Amino acid sequence: MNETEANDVLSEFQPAGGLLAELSLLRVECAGPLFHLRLNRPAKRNAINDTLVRELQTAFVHLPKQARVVVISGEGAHFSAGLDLSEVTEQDVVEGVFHSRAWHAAFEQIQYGPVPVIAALHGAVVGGGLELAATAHLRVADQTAFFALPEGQRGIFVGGSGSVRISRLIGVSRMTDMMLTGRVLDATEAEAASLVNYRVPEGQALAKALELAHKVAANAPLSNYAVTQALPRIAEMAPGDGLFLESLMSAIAQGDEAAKQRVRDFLAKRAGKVGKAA
Ligand code: 1HE
Repeated sequence: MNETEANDVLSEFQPAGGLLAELSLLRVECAGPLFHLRLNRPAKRNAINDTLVRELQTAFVHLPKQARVVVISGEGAHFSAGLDLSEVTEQDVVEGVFHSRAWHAAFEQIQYGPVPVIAALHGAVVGGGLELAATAHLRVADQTAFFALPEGQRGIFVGGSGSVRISRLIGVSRMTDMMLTGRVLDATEAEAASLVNYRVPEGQALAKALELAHKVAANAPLSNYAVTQALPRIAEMAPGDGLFLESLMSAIAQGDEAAKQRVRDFLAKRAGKVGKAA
C-alpha cells in the first residue's frame, strides 16, 4: 500500500462511539473490523501518564465485538517518549509498586485482549513507549524510529513489563546493553534484533500496519485468537505441556465452522494458493 492508498484507507475511518469516544489522550477511530488507536499527546511526545495508562486499558476492555484488529500509533513526530517523568518525582515506594502494577494490568489487556494488535512506530520509541510497543503482536517501524531504554540514565528500572516482554523479543543481553549503556537502536538495528517485524521508509509505518491489519482481519477470528493467546503461553511451557496444549488448541480451531469452510474452499479450488491472492 503506498501513501495515497493509505490516506484513502484512513479517510474511511470514523470516530469510534460510546466510551471510546470519551477518551481524552487516545483518539480511537474505526473502519469496519479495523480499529486505530492513536496516542494523542503530541505536545508531550505522547509521554504516558496515569490517565493514558487507564485509557489504554479502557479502550481494550471496551473494544466493540466488530473489532478484529487494532493498530496503535502515535500522533506527532514520535510514537512515545515513555513514562511521563513529571509524575514519578513525588511517588513513594508503595505508590511506585502500584503505579507499575497499573501498567501491567493495562498492558496485559492489550497483549491478551480479544484481537491482534499491530504497532506502527516512528520517531522515539523509548522507555515505557517501547514497553507499550512490545505488548503488540506485530511491530512496524519507519526509518525515523529509534529505540532506547533510558531508565538507567534516569535512575529507575523498567516498570511497564519491559523486563518480561522486551527481553523475550531481543534477549537479556541486548536489553542489558540498552539499559546499562543507554545504547540507542535505529530502525535497521531494531529489525536485526527482532524488535520490529517490518521496516519501511519514513512516513509509511501506518500504511504498512493498515495493510497488515487487512490481512490479519481476513483470517478466521479463532485462528487469530489461538496465535495471540496460545502461542506465547506455549513458548513459556515445558515442551511436553506445550505440545499437549497445542493439540487441544489445534483441535478447537479446526473444529470451528470457519476453519472447515476455509478448508472446503481450498479443496474446491475456491481459495488462493500460498503466495497468491484468493
Ligand atoms: C516529557 C517526556 C517524558 C518529553 N515525560 N515529559 N523517557 C525519557 O527519558 C525520554 C525523555 N524524552 C526525550 O528524550 C525527548 O523528549 C524525545 C527524544 C522523546 C523527544 O525530543 P523532542 O526534542 O522532540 O521534544 P522535547 O522538547 O524534549 O519535549 C517536548 C515536551 O515534552 C517537553 O515539555 P515542555 O513543556 O517543555 O514543552 C518535554 O519536557 C516533554 N516530554 N518526554 C514528561 N518522558 C513504566 S516505567 C517506564 C520508564 C520509562 O519510560 S523511563 C524513560 C522516560
